Amino acid sequence: MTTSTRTTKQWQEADSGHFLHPFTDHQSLAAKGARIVERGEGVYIWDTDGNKILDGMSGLWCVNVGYGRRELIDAATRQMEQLAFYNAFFNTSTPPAIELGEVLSEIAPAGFKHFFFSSSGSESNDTNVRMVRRYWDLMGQPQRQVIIGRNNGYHGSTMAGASLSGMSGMHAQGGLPIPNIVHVGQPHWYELGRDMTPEDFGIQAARTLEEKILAIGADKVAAFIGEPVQGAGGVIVPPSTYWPEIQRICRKYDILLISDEVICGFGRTGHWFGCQTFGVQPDLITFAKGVTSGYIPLGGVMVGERVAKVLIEQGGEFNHGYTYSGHPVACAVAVANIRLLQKLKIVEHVRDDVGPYLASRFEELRDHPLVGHSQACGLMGAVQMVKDKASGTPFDSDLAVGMICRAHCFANGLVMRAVGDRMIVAPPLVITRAQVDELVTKARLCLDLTLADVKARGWF
Ligand code: PXG
Repeated sequence: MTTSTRTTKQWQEADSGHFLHPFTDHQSLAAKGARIVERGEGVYIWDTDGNKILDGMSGLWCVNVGYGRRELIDAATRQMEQLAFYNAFFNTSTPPAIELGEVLSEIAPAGFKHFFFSSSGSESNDTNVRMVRRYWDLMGQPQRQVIIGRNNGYHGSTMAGASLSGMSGMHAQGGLPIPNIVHVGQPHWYELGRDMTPEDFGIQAARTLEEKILAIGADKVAAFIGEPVQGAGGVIVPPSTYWPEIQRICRKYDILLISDEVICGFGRTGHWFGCQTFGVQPDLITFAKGVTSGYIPLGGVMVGERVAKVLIEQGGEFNHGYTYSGHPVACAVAVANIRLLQKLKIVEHVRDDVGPYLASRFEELRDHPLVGHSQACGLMGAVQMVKDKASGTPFDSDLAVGMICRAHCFANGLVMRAVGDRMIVAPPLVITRAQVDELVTKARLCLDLTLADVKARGWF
């Protein structure tokens, strides 16, 4: 069923005429025309040509309860009717923002009772940069300015978010990173550590943090930030030894640990938060996306007691905040979303049922001639396509084999994202086993089609 009032071509012309998309080469988009997505239900979306597509990426790692949930729609409608907006600046507050704080304190890891709200992951990480520096000021150590991120980490696209991210393509545009943000190695065993056991490599990757701290001087380092599982970097699941070693290092040098859970939060890894899956106790947690299942923009920072106590008891006014910090409609949707996740027992569904099932089905894909490796954690999965399976030799990146596979996926009713030649999925958390089967069957078909293409071109 199409509800469109225009043809696809008309939408595409208007799109390229006016809409500057994020992370997009506009000339090439205008030549091809965007796929116009107009409807969603459950784990499926429909485009204006009437194609039904299994959304293996939950929109963009966010539509965790799936599309079309009445509970969230009603919560937004009710709140808009009652009070569409009020701010939280001048000694005012609103019931939904207050309630969301209470609800988050129920589900957050122990020791997290205070929450700062924003409208996105990027803004939340900007808040983190300002908050950790403010904390060290108040602690009488203003020289602790440096924040350490990781190569191939992703923390957003604002000046601070892009600086914390370890993506060279982003840093090359606009003179980034901003001062006092540096990067260390990533725990990407398949790419960087195959000559070692994953466990040994996990320790080695974590030790790049210790080396950096010692090189800078521990008394100058404010915080370390990392995603429990790197998402945009390609679903890089760290070896089991990695996070405990990071925790040890941060404690040893008294450095704040920020867990960026914009993707991993709210059930994605099979626990409420990714840090729980990996047994880490951070000081700050970044969240966004899944807090509202993407139905409306909301993000924030969960502030652990170590930082909250200092800010509240000694801080006076923290000169930071956004118009939409605690937006009542967004907060009302978040409360409804978390209640729905609880009612549907989604965290258990991911941890005990569909998560392990996706992992086993992704492991089967390792027998495919194109697949060098596969990984999954909760409902995040990756298959690495390589030119030579035995040695793990990659394709030349100019060949853009990942993009070939991604195009086959779209054409065959599946959204998979390509990060280089790594094909990744993060489907809605409500996905069933039968739908995981559909996803994996389509993924295998698209790997076959890609294999035929690379053979025909003499690349394999
Ligand atoms: N931190 C993490 C871990 C993220 O994944 C952000 C911060 C920034 O959030 P906002 O809401 O400001 O976008 C993100 C966002 C991709 C992709 O291609 C991933 C994200 C955003 C856009 C694209 O996988 N993650």
